[in-house]
Amino acid sequence: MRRICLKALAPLLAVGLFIGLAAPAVAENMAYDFEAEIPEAWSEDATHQVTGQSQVLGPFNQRNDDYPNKASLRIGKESQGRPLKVEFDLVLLGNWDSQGSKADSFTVEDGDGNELLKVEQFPCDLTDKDENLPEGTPGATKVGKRYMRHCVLHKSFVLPAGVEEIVFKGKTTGRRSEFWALDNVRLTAG
Ligand SMILES: [Ca+2]
Ligand SMILES: [Ca+2]
Repeated sequence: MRRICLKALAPLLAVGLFIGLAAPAVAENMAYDFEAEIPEAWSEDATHQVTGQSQVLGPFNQRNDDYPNKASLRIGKESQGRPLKVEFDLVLLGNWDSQGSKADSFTVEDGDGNELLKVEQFPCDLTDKDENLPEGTPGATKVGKRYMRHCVLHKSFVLPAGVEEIVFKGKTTGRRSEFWALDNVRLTAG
């Protein structure tokens, strides 16, 4: 009797297992570490090796014509109409300013320009406040002609159902001394 019950349960277990495995598959398809070729869903494909981090998408600076000013990610239909939790590492190169005349900001918008996230505080614990660190400083990364330290802010927000494009934008006062990049972007159904 017991054997029959188990046999009857087997298909149900298989379906349950399938559902269990299928659910996170969407999220797995939307995780980007930028270590290999950048998927076409991204508007930019330039990457940079950041010392002590890994390969990142970027760098970006909206005041410097040598670099792109934003990165957008097309979500398409993968979200299946559900809200998604979006997590990412915001890599700040140089000494970003939280206040004063040199204050910087970072925003994430949908494709229609609606704000999804705004970052105005950059609690970066730099050992040296000089934005133009000397060559050879441990941990410094070369961007353009300068070597600069970086810090990483882990950020997250909820992407409303139906949004099909995410736009990441920085607004720095520095043209050669402040850059941003993205790493470990991950979208999960929540
Ligand atoms: Ca990476
Ligand atoms: Ca600044």
